Amino acid sequence: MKRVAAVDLGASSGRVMLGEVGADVLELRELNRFWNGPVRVSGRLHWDVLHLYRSILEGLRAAGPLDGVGIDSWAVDYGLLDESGRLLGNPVHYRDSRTDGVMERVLSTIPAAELYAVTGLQQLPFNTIYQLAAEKLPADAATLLMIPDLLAYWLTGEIGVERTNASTTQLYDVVARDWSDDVVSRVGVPRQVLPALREPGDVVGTVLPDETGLAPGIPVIAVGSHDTASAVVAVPAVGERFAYISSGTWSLVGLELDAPVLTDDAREANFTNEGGVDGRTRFLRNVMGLWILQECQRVWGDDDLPGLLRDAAAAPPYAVLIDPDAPEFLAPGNMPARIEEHCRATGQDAPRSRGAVVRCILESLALAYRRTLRAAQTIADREVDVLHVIGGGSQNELLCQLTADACGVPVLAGPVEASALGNVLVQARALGEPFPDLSAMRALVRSTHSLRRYEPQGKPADWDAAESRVFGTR
Ligand code: ADP
Ligand code: LRH
Repeated sequence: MKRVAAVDLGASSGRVMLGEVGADVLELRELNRFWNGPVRVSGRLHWDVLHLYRSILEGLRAAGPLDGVGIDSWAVDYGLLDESGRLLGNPVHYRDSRTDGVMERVLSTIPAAELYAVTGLQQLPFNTIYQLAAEKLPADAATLLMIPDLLAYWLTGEIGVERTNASTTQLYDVVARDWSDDVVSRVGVPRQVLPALREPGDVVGTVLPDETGLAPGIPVIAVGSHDTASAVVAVPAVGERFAYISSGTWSLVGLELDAPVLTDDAREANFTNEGGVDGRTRFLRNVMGLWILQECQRVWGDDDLPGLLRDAAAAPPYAVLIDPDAPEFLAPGNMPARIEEHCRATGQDAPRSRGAVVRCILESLALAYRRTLRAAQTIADREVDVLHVIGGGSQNELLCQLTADACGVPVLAGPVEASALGNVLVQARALGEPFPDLSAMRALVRSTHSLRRYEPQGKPADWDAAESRVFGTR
């Protein structure tokens, strides 16, 4: 049995979880949970990375003896170190407006089809490549580290970038499985700032006791350091005929495949081929997710989510529908007003109550899931029998039911802390627990966690009509 700590940083909260993992044991206990989100300073959105680091250390100090520590976080963002290893500036949040218009500029020099053939990545305006193209790197930038790699560097003094997160940068060659020297040079990034890659399961180093106040000798282990990669490890699926939605700030909707799909259809439907643990491909799309609801709650000053969901359940169905992936919902701001504006622009009456706004968001997400799931199955030529919903959003009963109804497949909801589970499982295996493959890990998640099942209900024709209302015949 291994006793390991998972540091799991989502865009809306971070947590340090203690994991006890053995042949038939998989238990998590929360050691620390802390706020995470954008902080605006001098007109720019940042992450508060030192607050995150301090909160991580607090959690780790409360853990007692540990066999290992693993770190996963949201993707695409990075810190820059100078020659002496000092952080240059505070990492910028991917929702910052510095990337406005940059994607279009880069794509005028590297055609989208060429970029997709190499990187297999969904075009999102905040991909690392566009963040790097937005501004010249500081002259003294010596090393780029993704967020989990930066935190692991502070804990251990060791430099490297873990592969699943590297695969989200759009600087990574998904076939050669290494940085793409060609893309890197065409976008003007000095190749030497990109460190060697690590695999999930590699030992990064041991914690620096003097710097961290932690007991000496604890290994830090690279996990699927992209939170979605860790979450997909813990999808409690049997076999391969499953889809998943990793549901939190974002909804990551897709399939697990053995190899990337780099066809024109995949590119035109804007699917991503991110790297998974054990060389799998996460073939998925980012759907805007519960972010829109989080921002409504912030603007309303209303943290009674159960109350809002009750009101949403009682609100009339299909009254107002939006395209949640519309660009105006990406940046932080007055989301209720943006929804109203979106309704005006699409000839709909704006929702009249908070419950109606929440219903609109959840139904619109379910509709986006339906389109994405159907496209994924067609493009990857893979049928699915079940849709696993994991992450914080798996607790949202109304959304799970709407998802089952819209997608026309049963939804299995849970576990909530999928990223932390995937994190501790990969660590335990690296430390010698006998999990021969992902199916063995998933079997352990199934036998130790109860899932909730939602059968599709209602009339499929209602969803067909809703889809053509929002998307026409597209
Ligand atoms: P992230 O990792 O992106 O920060 P999480 O996986 O922690 O996100 O999920 C956060 C979301 O989960 C919240 O925005 C909220 O909508 C949803 N959520 C959290 N708790 C509950 C709950 N008790 N019932 C319904 N939804 C919940
Ligand atoms: C989810 C996530 C997602 C990325 C986004 C930046 O937390 O890692 O997979 O696309 O954040």
